[in-house]
Amino acid sequence: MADAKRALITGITGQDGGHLAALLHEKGYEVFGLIRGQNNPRREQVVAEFPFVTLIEGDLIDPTSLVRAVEVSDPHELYNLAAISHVGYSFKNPTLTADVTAKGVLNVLEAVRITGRAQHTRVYQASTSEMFGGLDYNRPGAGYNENSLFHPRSPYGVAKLYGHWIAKNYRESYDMFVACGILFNHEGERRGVEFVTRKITHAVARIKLGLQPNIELGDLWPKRDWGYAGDFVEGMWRMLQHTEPDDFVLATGETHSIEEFLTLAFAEIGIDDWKPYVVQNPAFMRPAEVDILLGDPTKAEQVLGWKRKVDFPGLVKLMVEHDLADQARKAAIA
Ligand code: NAP
Ligand code: F7E
Repeated sequence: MADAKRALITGITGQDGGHLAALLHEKGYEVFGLIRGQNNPRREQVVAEFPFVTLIEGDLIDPTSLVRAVEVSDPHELYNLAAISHVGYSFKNPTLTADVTAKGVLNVLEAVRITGRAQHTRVYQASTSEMFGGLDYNRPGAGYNENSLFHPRSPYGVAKLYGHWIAKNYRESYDMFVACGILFNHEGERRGVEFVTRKITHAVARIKLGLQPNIELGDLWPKRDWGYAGDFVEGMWRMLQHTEPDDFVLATGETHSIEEFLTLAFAEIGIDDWKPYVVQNPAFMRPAEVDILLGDPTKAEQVLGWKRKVDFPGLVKLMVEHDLADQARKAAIA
């Protein structure tokens, strides 16, 4: 392992952190993961699933811990995936969201710079399609690309926009290799159950097994450009292998409503009409909504040779199949 590339992943316990750790390990990297808290409940799962990852305790809001993490791992590549990432939660906790999702990015960049690694460590910043906002006046027909206007619609989106611009600023000011991936929604079997796709597939599996009667959701009309997380982390890695640091949109180029997601998910368990199983609950509605997101991944496809592999029906199917097996196993143990 003496010559292996070293990568530090913040957000190792999250969806993308897991997919990325697996990918980098497969590519021969020595992988380090920043883990938050004295006794993070997800530590055990990370250790069991990814025993090859060296965990380093730290927090995005604690600059000293980030300096230490960078010194301990001395990374060739740093993937900054950590964030308060739930849009609904960000409305309830906007100050914490700003501290972690906005200022946390600055703390990471500073840790790289002040430890003298500005020219040694390539940084990936997890920017997001939530920066666009989905409003009529700035919605391009062919989808948002790297030059589209930003109009974030949540404390999360606003915080991410700060992270995006401070990352670009460090690229321009200190000649750092900082790439920003403007990623549209990506889902899968590792997605947290607080996000709508996994909430649905988790509930569909439990309804099929007689473990719950229905599912409570907010608005069903919003549309998202939903891809598979496994495909998207491959795009993150490609951004850091490119000759120049740049911004890239990763998306599928298709948009679908939550209703369409429900139709495909319930069809997987042989139910054609999902309406009797869905209860609308205003608690899951947001003060401001992003109506529709559609991305244009042309630049990533042409410059990085990236292309998503899993399509929308394939994504729904793999998530429902995973949750059916997972819930059946848990029910058997209980
Ligand atoms: P996720 O599953 O919510 O994971 C977020 C990670 O951030 C978790 O590991 C969490 O760790 C960590 N974290 C939260 N607060 C922290 C803090 N103060 N210090 C250190 N770590 C902290 O998110 P994801 O879906 O993997 O997304 C990865 C990144 O891409 C995020 O920045 C997200 O905003 C962005 N993004 C996601 C999507 C998407 O569709 N998934 C699209 C565009 C951009 P704990 O275990 O400690 O909570
Ligand atoms: O909501 C609606 C909700 O929370 C999708 C994050 O990874 O992607 C994600 O943000 C849509 C919204 O994802 C429920 O109002 C209805 O219109 O799954 P979500 P998101 O807000 O698109 C972006 C790109 C990120 O960067 C974020 O980090 O679904 N919706 N009913 C619901 N959403 C949730 N969570 N729960 C419901 O019950």
